[in-house]
Amino acid sequence: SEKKIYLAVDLGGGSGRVLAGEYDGERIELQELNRFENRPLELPDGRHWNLTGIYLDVLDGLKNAAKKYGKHPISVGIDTWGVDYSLLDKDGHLLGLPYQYRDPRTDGMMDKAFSIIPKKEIYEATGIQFMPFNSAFQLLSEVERQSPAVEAAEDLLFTPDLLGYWLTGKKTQERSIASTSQLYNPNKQDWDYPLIERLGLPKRLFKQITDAGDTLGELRAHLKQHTGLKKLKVITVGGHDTASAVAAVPSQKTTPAFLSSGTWSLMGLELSKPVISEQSFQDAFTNEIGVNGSVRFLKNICGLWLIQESRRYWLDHGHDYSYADMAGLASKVTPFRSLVDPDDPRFTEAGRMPEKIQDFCRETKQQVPETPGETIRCIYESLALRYAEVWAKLPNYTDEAPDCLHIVGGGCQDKLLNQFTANALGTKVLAGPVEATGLGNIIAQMMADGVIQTLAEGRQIVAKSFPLESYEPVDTSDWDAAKERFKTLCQN
Ligand code: LFR
Repeated sequence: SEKKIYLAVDLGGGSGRVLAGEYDGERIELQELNRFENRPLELPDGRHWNLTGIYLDVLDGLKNAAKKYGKHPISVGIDTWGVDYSLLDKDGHLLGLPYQYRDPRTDGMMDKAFSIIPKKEIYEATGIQFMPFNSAFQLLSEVERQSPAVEAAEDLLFTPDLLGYWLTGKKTQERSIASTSQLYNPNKQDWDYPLIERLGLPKRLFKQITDAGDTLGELRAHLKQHTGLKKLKVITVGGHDTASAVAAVPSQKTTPAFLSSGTWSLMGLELSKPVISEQSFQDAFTNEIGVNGSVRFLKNICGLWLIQESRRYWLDHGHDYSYADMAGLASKVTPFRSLVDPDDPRFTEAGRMPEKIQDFCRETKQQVPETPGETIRCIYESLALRYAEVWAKLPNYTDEAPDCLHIVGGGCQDKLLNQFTANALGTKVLAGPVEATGLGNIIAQMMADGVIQTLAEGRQIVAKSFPLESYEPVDTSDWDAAKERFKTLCQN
């Protein structure tokens, strides 16, 4: 019988891809239609995303889909990193390139917000972990400087919604990505308008929220000509990449424990309802909305960004290390030489990563990593120890204490880090699939298309289609000793 073809546009902080999922009624096979780097634009006014460049890369992927599959692709969905948004005027004109969440214009904005509304109250309304770059604080910074773009704006579109608009001419605000803003109330299941008003943000920008599985529209006529696709529906999927990644976690549990590993490491549990309590506030857990109304109860950990930025630094200094090279170097050095708190705020910003790691070690009176191998090992071990800290908190939030960790996303290809993670957690790790985000995007389209009814069915198909790698913990007593040392270096 004929395969069904679904297309997924998946944009991460470091790279993007257009994938095709071929579903034969039992399994999904993925084909890559385009893969491209997502490089930041440093302009005089700050750090932006090159969205028009990304749009062209997406169209190239769609052209390749037409070449490969003719009239067969059924639909496409778009997911991206969270929190960032674009502003449009009343006629749909883009009011400037969107800022990147690592742009420093949000410095001081959390405190500004807390002077208007107590921190705890914002948490109770939104259930979102405080990160300086959440949309609420980005917007506040623009309102504070009386940005003409904000004054002229009639629409605020998150990145997947903007690309969806460019593809179809139709505007929407999808729930999963809306929930990353820290302006969405998961209990009301709507924007928190009182919060928006008290912060002095323009209420008119927050409109009706739509859900994964809704049809956004048909590819614009001009784009059909341009790409060669005769027809293509654009489906609203879990527009937040982490929502799509977790939708494809190949677990049959009701409360799967996951680590979505990429630029960020997102570790937590899928729950059916938000948990917003004194404890979750103290532990700084976030409640983001998933596909099918589920809640991702998780913590943001400053993930492989530490590796990506170190790699970029060494490249600028004339050394081009592949990820395999870096893992090789790390495996040869002494264990637990130096440790850092991956979530120390200094590491969030771009630049000088190996030097900042050295600074941290010097300040905390440890041996200073000198070689790339020592630096990479320090990052891997510190990440695994941070994962273990977050992992230890999860049983407080579920009756079904997790007995294994699913690592999904690009970072799950890192075998050394997977093993370290199993060791630090003292728990089995199951790694895969690498393209979970694209798969979760496709699962939402399959539900919209009626070929599956539930997320659980989608997860079963993923489990059948992609073999997982399993890691059992070893050397756990060495890791337990390191945990004690690590605790003294970290904030919370
Ligand atoms: C991962 C991610 C995280 C979000 C961060 C910034 O790609 O979407 O979930 O916290 O990027 O948007």
